[in-house]
Amino acid sequence: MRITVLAGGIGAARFLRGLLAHLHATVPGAEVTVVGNTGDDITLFGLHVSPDLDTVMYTLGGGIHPDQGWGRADETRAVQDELGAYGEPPDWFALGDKDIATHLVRTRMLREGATLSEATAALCARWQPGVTLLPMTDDPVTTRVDIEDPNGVLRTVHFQEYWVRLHAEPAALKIRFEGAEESRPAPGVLTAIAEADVIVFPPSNPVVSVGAILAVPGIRSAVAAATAPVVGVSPIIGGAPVRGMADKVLAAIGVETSAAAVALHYGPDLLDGWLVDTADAAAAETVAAAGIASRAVPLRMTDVDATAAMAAAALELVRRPE
Ligand code: GDP
Ligand code: FO1
Ligand code: CA
Repeated sequence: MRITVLAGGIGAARFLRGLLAHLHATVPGAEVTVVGNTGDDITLFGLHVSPDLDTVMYTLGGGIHPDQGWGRADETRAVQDELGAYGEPPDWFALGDKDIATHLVRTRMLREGATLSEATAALCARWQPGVTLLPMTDDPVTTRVDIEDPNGVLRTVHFQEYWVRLHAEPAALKIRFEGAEESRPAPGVLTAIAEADVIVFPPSNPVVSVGAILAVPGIRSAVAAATAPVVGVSPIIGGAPVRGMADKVLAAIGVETSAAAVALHYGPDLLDGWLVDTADAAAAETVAAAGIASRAVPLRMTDVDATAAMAAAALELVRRPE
């Protein structure tokens, strides 16, 4: 069985850990391809940082900081402290010493002419995440957010600045995927979608994670045209994101923060199935009425077993008779 997952960072990575546990226990030879969001990528101190790719790679490779959900476990901050002593900004985005080694390797390869796909494969050769991890594109795509600053002046900020420095406090007026229109899917992405047996939207941010991936020309139409069923897992439980500020970016695209509204935003053209939490059982009916199979099951990724059960329920929801 070939499974292709469109992934953001923390939510996706934790879901993938459960999916792999489920597959290892029940589906011998299953192959998972992860198409990762690169709209969050940012250049800091001249280094190319790919937070969502790294979050998936470290989580599945056993190197993630367990509580934080991003960055490395047992991390130190000597390099950034020294940079701060030279007055080098930013101080609002934490880059640990071990993590910097990852960005140094990636940046060195890109400078020498490698693609982001090639750099990602080289980094994964160490971490062995147990999936094929592909960036959505090798071309530069940057997610930016239009906000009004405290003086009422319109400003456009990098997504990381909006999320990490500003804690998504100012209203997001517009989300832009700069460069997306000129970007092409990375090698292997369209094939992984076309040849999948199941396509999964994990509990990722629908706007800035899955939305960024779908903004790469050719990816949305490939998902819509795929022979495989597409199943999503709601990142919204009881009308709120489980973690993070997805409500702020959903508002920017005029979508209510609810499990049903997110499913209807993707729509029956993309989705065949949508899992909601047991707290949102009524949403399952709304979603099913729109032609998307839906079921309410516990969707909190409290541990690997609970997450594996979620993944099993997602695959079961769209399983076709053999
Ligand atoms: P990011 O790039 O690190 O923001 O990660 P993603 O885009 O992959 O996922 C973020 C989304 O995961 C958020 O909108 C959360 O609401 C959702 N999320 C986090 N933990 C859980 C959980 O335990 N269950 C569900 N259903 N969603 C979760
Ligand atoms: N998230 C934070 O909230 N604060 C940080 O300082 C921070 C640093 C960071 C460094 C490397 C990395 O791969 C991820 C990092 N993140 C940090 C996570 C992150 O960028 C966001 O959670 C997501 O991109 C939001 O979708
Ligand atoms: Ca992200």
